[in-house]
Amino acid sequence: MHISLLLGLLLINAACSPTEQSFPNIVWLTTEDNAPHHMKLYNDQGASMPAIEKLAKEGIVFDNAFSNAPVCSVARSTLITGCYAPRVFTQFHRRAQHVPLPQGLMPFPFYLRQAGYYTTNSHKQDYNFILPEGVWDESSKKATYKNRKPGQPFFHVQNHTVTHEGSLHFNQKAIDNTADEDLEHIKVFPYHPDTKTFRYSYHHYHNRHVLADQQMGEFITDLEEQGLMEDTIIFYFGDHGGVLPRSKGYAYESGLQVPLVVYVPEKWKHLFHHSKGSRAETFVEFVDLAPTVLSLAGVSPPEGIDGTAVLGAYSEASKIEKKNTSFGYADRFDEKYDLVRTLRVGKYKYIRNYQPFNKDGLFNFYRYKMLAYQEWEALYNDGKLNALQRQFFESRGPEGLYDIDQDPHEVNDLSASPDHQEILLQMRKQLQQKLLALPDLSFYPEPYLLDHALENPVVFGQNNQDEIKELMMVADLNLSRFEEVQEQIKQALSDDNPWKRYWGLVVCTSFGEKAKSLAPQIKNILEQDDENLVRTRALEYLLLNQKSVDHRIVDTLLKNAKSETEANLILNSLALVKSSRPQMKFNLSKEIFPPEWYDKPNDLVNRRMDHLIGNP
Ligand SMILES: [Ca+2]
Repeated sequence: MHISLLLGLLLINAACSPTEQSFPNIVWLTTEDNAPHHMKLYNDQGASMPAIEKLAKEGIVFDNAFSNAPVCSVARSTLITGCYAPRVFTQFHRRAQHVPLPQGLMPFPFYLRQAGYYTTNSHKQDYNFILPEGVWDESSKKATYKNRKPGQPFFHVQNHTVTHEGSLHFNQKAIDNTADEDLEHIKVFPYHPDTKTFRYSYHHYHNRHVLADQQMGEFITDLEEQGLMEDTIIFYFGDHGGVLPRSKGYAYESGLQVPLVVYVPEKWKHLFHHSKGSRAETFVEFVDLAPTVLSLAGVSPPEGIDGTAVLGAYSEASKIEKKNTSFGYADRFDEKYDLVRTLRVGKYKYIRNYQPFNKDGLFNFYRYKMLAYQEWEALYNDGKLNALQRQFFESRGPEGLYDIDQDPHEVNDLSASPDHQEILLQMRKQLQQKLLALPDLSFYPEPYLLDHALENPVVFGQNNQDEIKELMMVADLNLSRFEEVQEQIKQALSDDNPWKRYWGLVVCTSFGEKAKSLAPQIKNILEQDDENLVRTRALEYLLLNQKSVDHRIVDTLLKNAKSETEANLILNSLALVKSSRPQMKFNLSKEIFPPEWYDKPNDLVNRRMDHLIGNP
């Protein structure tokens, strides 16, 4: 905090009028699980939200705002810290354990509070880190800015849950009771099957947007009645992208892109680079919102965060104008593992699937509570989908490239197009450099990080930056043709470092049958390797590629699991095998794990075991 600047601003403002507030109030109105694709403000087919549209008329609509992660706890951890989750070990939804924040860094409301703000949060936190003292004056369902001292500026977060995923867990009756004519106007996205279930899901979801808008309208009316509109900057955004199938939980724009509207009071318009009533192309990521709010409040953003202020005293117009990139990450979602990193540069979206065989549609208990998911999978199994609708249930490429202007739903992959090789290689390199610079902790499996990185994840990453680079180089072997990298894969499989063997196997599974010459070496690893998770990746290769395996080894690997997280990672591979080879039977019994791993019905191991055993 620059005390001199703060005092300076105080004096300037005091000189203008002693009764006026010296700093703006800042309010965040957030809604759960909302992508711009479903709002009229961004898409003609979307829901009308008059309260937010009114704010937009007196503010700025950001056309390129992104949550960094397509799921709640990771996105919220990113938002409040200003740090990319895979650097600080908050990337797994949800945390197996809360992690400490990087040394010397606090969630940003702490700094506001130190500068004299009253900070309140109603009420969701869902952070994957240990929340230090001193961040919120109040964080609860009842939290309100109204308990501040007279004249004290405030920062308040009001979250709205009516559009949350849970609100789409309606039953079949709700669909049956709706007349077809009421759904005639609905146009489903090209990757969705056009059925009554899907149309009703859109319809219902849009109605929930209207409800959320009403609730936000009431909050704004209350601000108006208290005469606070001239002193309050209001942000509206979704806490990550949307929730219809293939959005929340998936690193497509449907899951990453958020609506972002910022209301600009006349008195504070000097803090903004865009004029009132305009649309901004500037890219804004969730990491940017912490420094942006601090900057609006005249507080210098702390060292050690990843974001850039896009508004306020500490933002630079020349930087903001050219800002056209965003970074995305998808790791574990409850019991379902993935490892996807994405980069947007202008209209191009680059996707790196580090485990391309790990298909999007892999069973995920909470996602599949939605009838649309269940129906989509059944239609796939019955062979009733077209090529675009089938993509969700099929293996992905290690890379994807999309032109979002032409193809906003990311169904036309340009990564093999000869015309796009230059941009592909450029974005590949840019993403690699980004991950190395963090460095990205996810090149180690989650259970290993819990054992070795928990004390100080950022320092662990810095100390192991060279090793992470070596692991990335192995992981990137699946970007070449098998014949070109066969020798390097062989070397990785016999390396002393278990995680190089691990990535060597992941690369083999990416190549599938093309890597069959390595099957004897992979069988050897399965039988003899010292590291249980390396053996698991060997098993995954062999089972997915129909090699003969003594199934008793499955029990051995599961029994060896030292933690629920390790067990869950092994079970993820088995779930993938089950979905790829449904005829294969595992004779699994829940007794294989300690009973406390099943204490709660929602325990991840419990969910995966039920799925594998065939319990409903
Ligand atoms: Ca959410």
